[in-house]
Amino acid sequence: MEITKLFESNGAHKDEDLTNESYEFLCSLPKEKGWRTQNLYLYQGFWCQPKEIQATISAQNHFQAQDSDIMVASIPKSGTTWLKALTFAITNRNKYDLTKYHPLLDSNPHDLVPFLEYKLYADNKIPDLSNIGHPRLFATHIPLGSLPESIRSSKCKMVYICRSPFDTFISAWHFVNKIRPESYGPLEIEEAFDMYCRGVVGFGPHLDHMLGYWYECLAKPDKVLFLKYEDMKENLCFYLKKLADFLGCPFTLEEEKTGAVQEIGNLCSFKNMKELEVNQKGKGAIADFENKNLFRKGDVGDWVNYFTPMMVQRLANVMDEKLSGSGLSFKVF
Ligand code: PAP
Repeated sequence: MEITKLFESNGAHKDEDLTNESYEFLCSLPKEKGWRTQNLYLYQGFWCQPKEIQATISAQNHFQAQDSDIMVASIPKSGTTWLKALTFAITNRNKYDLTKYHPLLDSNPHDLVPFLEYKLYADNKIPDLSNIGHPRLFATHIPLGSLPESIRSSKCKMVYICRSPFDTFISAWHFVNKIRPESYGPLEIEEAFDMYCRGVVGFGPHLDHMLGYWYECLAKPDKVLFLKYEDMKENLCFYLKKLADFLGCPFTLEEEKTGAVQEIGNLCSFKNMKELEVNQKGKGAIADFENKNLFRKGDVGDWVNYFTPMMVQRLANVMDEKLSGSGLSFKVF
């Protein structure tokens, strides 16, 4: 098949590019119907779209982590945008006076903390990262086992965020329905849910993704900080301090007294970020999607408005099976 036809058949735009080598490799992988592209392919044990596989391979071959780097990691729709904003605000807090100007007021967090696979190594690019100030902030949805080798072997720190699979599924389903090519029609919740429970979702199986980082955090707590969206919603100041400590830039007592922790929380709050012009009218923070799609409700427990009792039972069973004995759990009811 001609490469252009492959793009079209995968729902990608014609101006996107896959190398011949990537195309041949793709044809050798197991595939399933995709959520927003025609197919998802099973690469190194995780499900992924063609362009992201190519970018992942490129990152694996070319990205060189430095000891001072910070990597925000997650499975899609678990709070990545929020964690990027918080990480940027914490690590750059001595550079910007919040009463005057802050980059988060006119840039989407995805522009300030770029993804390896959607931005830096996308479209056959090999970026020059040598002139970025330290610490360099990057992000990825790539599962732990497929990260560029230097991320794991260097002292680079990783901050992972996960979220209850119930809410992550609902968030992903809504998002995909906003960005799917119109010609595909809506993605019905039953179909999406079946795929999700079978693990067929971008960068999934989602529970394997979480467990990869979870066990790495247990083995190397100085290397990986494992956060949960729900915990952060409940007690943000506590987790902001934990994050700052982990990243080696703890809040001083003076900062705590003068409300710096709270200020960062407010700057990055869902309400504040959703209302910014860059997030209402901007485009392209992730691929060519509208930024506003990254801010839907930002609630915990929205899944109750969508799940039937049978769906609850099925996902709870999948979670029991995968997570039992791991020490990782989520409050469901
Ligand atoms: P991504 O994987 O495409 O980057 P990600 O940011 O991980 O998406 O997840 C999006 C979810 O985080 C959305 O959840 P919802 O669909 O349940 O509403 C989005 O609303 C929520 N979100 C975005 N920004 C924030 C924020 N500042 N605080 C809390 N939640 C947020």
